[in-house]
Amino acid sequence: MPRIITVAAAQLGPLQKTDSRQVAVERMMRLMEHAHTRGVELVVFPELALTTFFPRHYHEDIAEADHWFEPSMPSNETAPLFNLARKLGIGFHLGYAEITQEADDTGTVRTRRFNTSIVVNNRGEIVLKYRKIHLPGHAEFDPKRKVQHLEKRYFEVGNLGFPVIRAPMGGLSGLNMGMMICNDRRWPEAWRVLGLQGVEMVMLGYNTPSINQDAQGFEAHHLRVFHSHLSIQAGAYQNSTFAVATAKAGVEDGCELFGHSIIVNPQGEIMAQATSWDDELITADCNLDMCALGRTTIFAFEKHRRPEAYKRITDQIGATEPHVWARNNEPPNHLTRADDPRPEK
Ligand code: CDT
Repeated sequence: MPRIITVAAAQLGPLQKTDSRQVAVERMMRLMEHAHTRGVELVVFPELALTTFFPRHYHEDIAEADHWFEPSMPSNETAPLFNLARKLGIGFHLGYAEITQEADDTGTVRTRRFNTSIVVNNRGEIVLKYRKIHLPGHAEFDPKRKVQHLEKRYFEVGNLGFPVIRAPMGGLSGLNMGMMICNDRRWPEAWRVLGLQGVEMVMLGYNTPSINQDAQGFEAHHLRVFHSHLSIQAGAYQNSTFAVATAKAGVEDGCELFGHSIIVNPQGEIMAQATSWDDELITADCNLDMCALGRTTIFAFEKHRRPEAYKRITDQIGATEPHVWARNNEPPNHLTRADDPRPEK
């Protein structure tokens, strides 16, 4: 019996600063009902799906931004979405801003804020939580930018790692599920950590401005979309997994976010793609048996990975300058013995 699950990316159009949580939840419920009519078993909503992408708005006092955050999940406002999922027997993924009273590394209980996503099963139970690790942007007001991107101000780096859980989903008795959030998709290390846990379905949401304000020169619009797809397709292929990547899209508070949500198979092929920049549902039937090809051949990790040569990945953050070649020098020997993959002479 093939293991097949029907999934959807439920792309959201823009949410304005004045839109309440109820507005967002109502729209998500309509998409979930639509998904049900198409036989969908798992719906993926975007990053920070309940509000406008508020990190574009500066508050000197961070606590003034707390109204964008959820102190509980489900909350009064999101309970109808959980109830509908239970009624329709659908699982879902949801991104939101989380505020919590939690001990930090020193054991001090304090207010903590994370960019968070959850997977909820068809009984309305949260089966997995993830807190965004790669936070882009900046922490202080940047007068040079037309639009701020203050994720480093409002969120702490996630402290849950990149977890994968095997849990029943749809008609499957077990599906290996993992998450990343927006900017994480651009980092191969994040995909590999999920791949090393046998992930079969990566869910991710994103809010990506069409214009790169950090670029010194010109960056073409179409390349912004290309780089998003490139990252997701490569991550899925190199880790033999399906991926559902869902945008919040359109013009929010005067700022353009691109759409182009996609569902990708373990060969790195796009199975479905959104064509609007508004609320839109795309679906795909995912045969999990497709994950076997990559993981038993070219990406059979246990046969072919060489972690002894990858030490830099965890020992080092920024890039260092390479050794400079000079004629008559010994061949480059800048590897330390520990991460030198060459056999001993
Ligand atoms: N939300 C998010 O992570 N967006 C980033 C754009 C950052 S531009 C400062 C992304 O990688 O899509």
